Amino acid sequence: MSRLLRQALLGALALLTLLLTVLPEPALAHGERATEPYIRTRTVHWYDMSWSTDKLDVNQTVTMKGKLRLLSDWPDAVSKPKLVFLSNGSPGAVLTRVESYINDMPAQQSARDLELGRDYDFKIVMKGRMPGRWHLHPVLNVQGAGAIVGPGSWIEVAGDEADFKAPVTTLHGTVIDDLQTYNVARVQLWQFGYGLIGVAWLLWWLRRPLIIPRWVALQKGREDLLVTSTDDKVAAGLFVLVLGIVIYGYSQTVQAFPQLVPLQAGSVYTPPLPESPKLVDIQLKRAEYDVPGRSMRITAEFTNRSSQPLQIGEFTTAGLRFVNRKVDAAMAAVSPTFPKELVPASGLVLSSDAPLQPGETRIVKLDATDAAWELERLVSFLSNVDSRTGGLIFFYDPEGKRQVAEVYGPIVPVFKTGPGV
Ligand SMILES: [Cu+2]
Repeated sequence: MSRLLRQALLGALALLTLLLTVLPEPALAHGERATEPYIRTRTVHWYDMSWSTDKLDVNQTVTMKGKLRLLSDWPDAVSKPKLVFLSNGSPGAVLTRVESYINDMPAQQSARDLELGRDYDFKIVMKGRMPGRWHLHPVLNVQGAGAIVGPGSWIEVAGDEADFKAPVTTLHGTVIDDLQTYNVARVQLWQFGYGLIGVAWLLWWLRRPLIIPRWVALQKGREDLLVTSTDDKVAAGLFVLVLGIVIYGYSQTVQAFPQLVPLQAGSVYTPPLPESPKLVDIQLKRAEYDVPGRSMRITAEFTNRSSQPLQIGEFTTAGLRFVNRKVDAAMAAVSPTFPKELVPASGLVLSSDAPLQPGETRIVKLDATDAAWELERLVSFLSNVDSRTGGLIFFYDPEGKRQVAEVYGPIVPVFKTGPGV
């Protein structure tokens, strides 16, 4: 290779390294957009979500709460919510989860047998630990399916990390000042101690000629040369030593902490929230995703079985809220703390805005258009293992009372704005 070419290549490499060092922006979110649209639109629908604050100091708490609906049309490719764990999505241990509830029942443990088509209440209390600006989501971990992430909001934590404390009082009234550092030295001593014994045992064998000489000895039928009587004595001594340490350690621990509660491995059951009567029938006629137009269009037949006229106020899916700006009750239902980027300004546009009268059946076309589909990476309906979509529609009567109904069905991607149906 000529010298000139080599210099040019080195120069290019140096430039590339520099660019890759300077250009990338720090990762702020944590992959919530990576989940496939068929999971995000057809499994857990998070709604009525609020965050108690968006600014707190280290040691102060923020409460994230809302409801979740497990869609009836749960995809076949995703494990059913037989065992779930309610958690939080945030970049590392920047906030500490201090309390969590499903239907007001403590949810430190997993919950089992959640029912599809039903609603559950949830609440998560997080305590500020590291100063910074963090994206905080609720997460439902479903066994076999993985983490299903809800909408996230930016939370600003101020103060000094050194001030963070996680005190706790045990059942016996012992006060632990800070769980972060509680008995860390004891744990380290055990880990280091056993590590030391392991390393010593390895060194005992490694100091001798290794693979080839031992293989030669085996070939010559002199297996007796491989393990000497000193090896046997050392092995026996080590066995007695480890056994002694285990027995001594156990008796010491039991003496220091006479009553221990083992780690809890059970799961809890909570019935879903009471089912409200189904007052609207929805029959999906056609759903299409207009790729260049960044628009989801749903044509459905609605039948109002209630005694009140009903207006379509909101369509929500994958954490996005398309709100019909002409319905005041729907606008009022968006908590001021709900992230603005998840409430597209274009809202929900209907082919006819007149309220559905009691007993009336009408075909209405819903148009949810926004760049958020693209930003939230929800446009890959074409490449999904199952081209279906789903969501919730909120109806409001003249008194502002809400009906929640599910809508789901096949979705067809389209690449030009057509006449529709
Ligand atoms: Cu996030």
